[in-house]
Formats: sequence, structure tokens, C-alpha cells
Amino acid sequence: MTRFRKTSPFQTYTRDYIHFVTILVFLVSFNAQTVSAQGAGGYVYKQFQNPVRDRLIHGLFSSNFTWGVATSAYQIEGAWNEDQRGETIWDTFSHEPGRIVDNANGDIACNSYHKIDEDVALLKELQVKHYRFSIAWSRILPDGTLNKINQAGIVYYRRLINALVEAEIEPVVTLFHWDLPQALQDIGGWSNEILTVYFKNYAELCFLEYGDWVKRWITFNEPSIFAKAGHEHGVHAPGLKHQGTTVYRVAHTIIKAHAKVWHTYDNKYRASQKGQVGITLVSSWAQPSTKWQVDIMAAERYLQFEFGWFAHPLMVNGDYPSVMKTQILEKSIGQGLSSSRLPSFTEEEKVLLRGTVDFLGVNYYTTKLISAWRSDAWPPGYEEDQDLKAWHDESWPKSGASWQKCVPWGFRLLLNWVKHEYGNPPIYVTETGVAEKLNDQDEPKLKDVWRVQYFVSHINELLKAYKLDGVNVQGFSAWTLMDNFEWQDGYSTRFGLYHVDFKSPARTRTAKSSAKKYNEIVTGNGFPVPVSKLRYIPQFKPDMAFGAAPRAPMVPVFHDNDEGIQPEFR
Ligand code: PNW
Repeated sequence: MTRFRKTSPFQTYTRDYIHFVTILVFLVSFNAQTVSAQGAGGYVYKQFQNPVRDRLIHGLFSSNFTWGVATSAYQIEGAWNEDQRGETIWDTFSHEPGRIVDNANGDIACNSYHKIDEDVALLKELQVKHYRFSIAWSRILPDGTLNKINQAGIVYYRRLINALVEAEIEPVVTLFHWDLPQALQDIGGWSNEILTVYFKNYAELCFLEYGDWVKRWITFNEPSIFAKAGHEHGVHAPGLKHQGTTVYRVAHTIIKAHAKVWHTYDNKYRASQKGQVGITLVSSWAQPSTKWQVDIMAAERYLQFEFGWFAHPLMVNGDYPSVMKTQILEKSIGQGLSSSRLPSFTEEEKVLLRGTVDFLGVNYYTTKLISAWRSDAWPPGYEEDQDLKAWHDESWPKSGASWQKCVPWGFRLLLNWVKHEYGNPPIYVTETGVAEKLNDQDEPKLKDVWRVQYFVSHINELLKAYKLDGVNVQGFSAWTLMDNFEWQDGYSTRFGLYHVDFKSPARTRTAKSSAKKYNEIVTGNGFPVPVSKLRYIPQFKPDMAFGAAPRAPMVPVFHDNDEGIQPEFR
């Protein structure tokens, strides 16, 4: 016979009470842990949970705010084998059939190597204060080393810089915008630490040659995209797919190379040349897909893997974000390795790395929704290391590139995240812009109302970040001056304020509506009068847009509020 133990009502009450308290203590401590793990991402996400999004404000940037446009050498110069320019990994890659849409390449591109005067005339027309361009390493050092200095290359950039200075346009120079000399790839590329020395020698030559005129140097453009697209996914040069390994080693060398160049400038050139050395980083804004702690933490992981990967060692403590270190170590051990796939810095290196960013270049193109997701233990990979899923909300307006949806408010949130994570550093937005699909045979779409809307809405979010949130933003460069070689998309995807006719040997440049609008914003230093009075109310024509009708949010309408009549994106 079974005997049941009798429990008194008092015993039941005590037991339940103890359970309740235990669970409560657990929840409180769990929450305390996760709140700190949410980082700046959680803070910014919560701060902007119910913002009045997409309403345009009016107001000005500071009087010394600098406006410009950006390009990069391989995307515009052409003249790939002229005047002893050395080959780059992008020549090799784009000459391989099947790599680029329509098997396009940068052999001629916009022919800017032969069009300094024409390009400077466009910049004058836009009335920009600076021009961000990049130097092709192999044009001045054909094999990447001091073995041979190519005078023709030195002269080309000197002529460009002189023309800019004469036009009172400040030259802002990127030293590395992805076009590594092929000879350096042949010895292992950025996986080989010797490149820190070669890059330093190249940078120093540029300081010596151009440092009297160039006061803002950007060492690297978007090293995260360079490392991933070129070494993890294989869609950019050098076309490697070494998942979860080379990507980290390449970044490791780049971080050290940046610091070496900063110290070289600091020790030998800063006193006389009085310029600054920064780096340009990019990230999508990572918006938690729900209010759950795990998704907020996953979004923060995304930002740390993309942006913190470089900014944390250089701007915080000389080391990778702790979440990267723990994630990659745990995955590596699970994969049967004896140490992490993420390399580590020595204590001496950490000291050299931290504090080596005079200004931070920030590029923004899109936003992603993020949720936590446990990846399989195998295979290794940069994405898998993050344990998350990232995607676009289908309702966000499309662009002409599958990777880009137009999300202006994400720009403001990313800038706020940077402010909180890195102690409000001086920021120059070094790129943002919008893609459009266009083939050579197509009629140019000079009335690019969608691009007008893109720049108005994004620059307006920048104004909010500056005026309402106190983000220390000191300049803005639109991507890009003119249609150019859009990497693996060749000439089928355009970002230019000026249309370029790639069918014509003259590579004729023609202003689009966005060039005119950008000129208005530049000369007005922002939005000086209520935006409604700027007569900017383009009718949105879905067929002119990005190949599909975007949903309502990008259509401006009027509405009344306390500040008077303002257009609003609904
Ligand atoms: C940037 N993303 O690349 C580059 O700096 C430019 O050279 C390029 O032409 C421009 O943006 C447009 O593509 C990016 O996937 C590539 O988020 C991809 C992303 C962001 C920037």
C-alpha cells in the first residue's frame, strides 16, 4: 500500500515562498548581468524606442563643419597600366572572367587619371569644402615597397592636390581603399605582418610628398568589408574564402599597421605638418528585432564584431572587444582547435594600439534587424562566430543594391552608439549614399528623386544627431562624386551625384538632381529654413525608384506641429 506523506498548509507555504525568493534573486542577478552586457547598443536602443522618426528638422551645422564628396582610386582613375603603375589585386581579380558583373573592370573607369581639371570643376560646381579621394599605393610604389618610387605617380597626386588647393578645396586622403599592390598579395597580403612595415614606408612617403597640403589622413577605408568580402566571402579581391580564419589575421595586421602609421606621424610629422590621422569604419545599425535581452545583446555583438573589431583596440584599450574574444575562443575550442582563431595582441602591442585615432571616419549605408541565434558548431565562419541572425525589414524602402535598404533613422542611432561607446570622439562621416541599378544601354536617370530623398533624410538625421543628441560630428562626405566602378557590380550599380557615360570615350559627366540638391545643402550648411520652404517635395514615382515600389515611408507629406509646417516621411 502506498503511503502519502501529508504536507501541512504551512509547509507548502514556506516551500513556495523559498522557491519564489530563489527565482526572484536569480532573475534580478541575471538581469543585472545582461543589462551591462547590452552595452551602448542597449542604451541607444532604449533611448530611441519611441522617437518621432523621419520628421525633418531645420537647423544648421557648426560654422566650421566641412562638406565634401568621396571617391576611391581604383573606382575612378583607370589608366591601370600607364606610367609604370604597378598591378593591384583589383586588376588581377577583375581580369578574371566571372568575377564582376558583365566582366567589367577598372581599366578605364571614369578616366580620372586624365581628367583632373574636369573633376575639380565638378567639385567647384558642388561648392564642397573638401574632396576625399584615395591614393593608389602601386601608382607611387609599383611593387608596394621602396624598391622603386614612381615619379609619374607622385606627380599625378601632386597635380591633383595642387588643383584642389588652388580651388580652395581641402584634400582629404585615404591611403588604402582596398587596391593592394599585387606584389604584396604575392607574399601573403595582409596575412603577412611584414605589410605593417611596407604600409608605414608608403604612408611616410605620402607624408613627405604631400603633408604640407594634406592635413587629414585616413589610413584604411572600411577594413571590415575589405577583410570579409576579400578573404571570407571571396566576392572582392583577392577572392579568398578562408572562412573564420584569414579574415581575423588580415584585420590583425591592419590594426597594427594603422597604429604604426599614426605613431610615425605623431613622432616625426605632426609638429611640423599639424595634421591628423584617422581611420574610416563602417557598420549597419543593428536594431534588436524584439525587446528581449537576448536580442538586444545579439545586436550589441553585431556592432562589436563589425565596428568594435577595429575601434576597440585603437580607441578603448588596445584589445579586441571582450565579446569577440569569448565568442571566437568558445567556437574555436568547440571546433577542436587548441587556441582561438582570433589572434591576440601582446601587452606591448596593446600599449602601441590604444589612443591612435585623431578622428573617426564613419560610413553608414543601411540598418539590419538582429535576433539571437545559436550557430552550428561547424563550419567555422565570421558570421557563425556571432551567434545571431541579421536581416532587412521588407517594408523598408529598397535601393538598387540587395544589401542596402534605406533606413535614415538607423544613421542617427549608429552615431549615438559611437558617441556612447567611444566617449564622443570627433567624427567625420566619410561616406553615405544610395545605389541605383543602371546599365550602359539604359537612358541615364538624371532626375534621381530617390537619391535626393536619401540625402535629405540622412543628412537630416545627421543634423538631429548633432543638434539634439550632441554627437561630435565635424564633417560629411557624400558617396560619391560620380558613377564609378562599383566593385563586384561593375558599372551596373551607380551611386554618383553625377552620371558618367561609360559608353563614351569622353566619359562625359552630367549632373543629376541630387547634385543640385546636395549643393543647396552644402551652401546652406544644413537646413536653414523649414524644409517645406525649400520647395523640396518631389513626387515619388515608383517606376523611377529602385526597380520596385518602395513602401510609404519615403513619401514626404505635410503636417502641422508646434514648429510650423514640416514635411514628414510617412
Ligand atoms: C563602401 N555593406 O563599401 C565603399 O567604401 C565604397 O568603395 C563603395 O563603392 C560604397 O560603399 C558602395 O558600395 C561598402 O554591405 C560595401 O554594408 C558594402 C557595405 C557597406 C559599404
